[in-house]
Amino acid sequence: MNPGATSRQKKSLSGTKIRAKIVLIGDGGVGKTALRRAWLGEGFKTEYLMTIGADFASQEVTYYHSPTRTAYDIKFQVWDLAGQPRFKAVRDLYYRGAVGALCFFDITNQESYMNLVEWIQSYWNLNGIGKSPILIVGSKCDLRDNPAFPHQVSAHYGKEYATELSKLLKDKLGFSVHYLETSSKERINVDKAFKVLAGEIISSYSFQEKKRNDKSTSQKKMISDQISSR
Ligand SMILES: Nc1nc2c(ncn2[C@@H]2O[C@H](COP(=O)(O)OP(=O)(O)OP(=O)(O)O)[C@@H](O)[C@H]2O)c(=O)[nH]1
Ligand SMILES: [Mg+2]
Repeated sequence: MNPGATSRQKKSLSGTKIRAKIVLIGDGGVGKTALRRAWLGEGFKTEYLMTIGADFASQEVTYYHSPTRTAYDIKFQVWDLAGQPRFKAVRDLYYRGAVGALCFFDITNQESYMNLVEWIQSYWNLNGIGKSPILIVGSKCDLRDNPAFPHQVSAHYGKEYATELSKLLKDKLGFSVHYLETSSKERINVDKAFKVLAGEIISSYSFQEKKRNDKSTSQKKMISDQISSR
């Protein structure tokens, strides 16, 4: 399958149709595949079967974007990437053209939180677009405060990281970064993760469109000023 770029926008009767390639990233075993399966209604598996290279899924999400009062039908093309280090070379090919990413760490695994920054950098460096919307996902929240997993990452860290990134990105690029805790086992925030990312992808589109329109309006004004001053 071609992992290349794809994101298109066209109007339909029901709403504006968007095709959005996104990637699921994060360390091996953090629960990317489990979330993808839960989102598709394929249930939850206790055993760990690592992803080899990448898996693909596609599903449509309807989203109402209140700032622009527009309904969107977003066809997500989801690349669920292998997180184990041995797949790095092949994995890197799949970032290209992705307009969003769900960036996972496992709340019971502090190392997976520490590695998040590297995952996000790779995504932004290799997608061919630069800094585009991401959602930080703290996975396996059904294990929160479970004494069998004493070394947890508190929600505070996830929120703080998202807030810091938002401060850098919101004014320049028109989208925010959110933090969401999910459980694929108990189906907590599974659909919400895709909806929140959808919202920020649309905010980013609208922001760029507005910037393009503002630029062309100011260019037109400059030309008409020059003509009238002759
Ligand atoms: N308790 C609990 N376990 C989970 C949850 N999500 C995933 N797991 C378990 O975590 C393990 C790894 O899940 P995967 O979804 O395969 O992890 P992955 O991120 O796709 O891993 P790679 O494909 O190697 O990158 C499996 O044993 C899952 O059952 C969750 O929400 N709660
Ligand atoms: Mg996987």
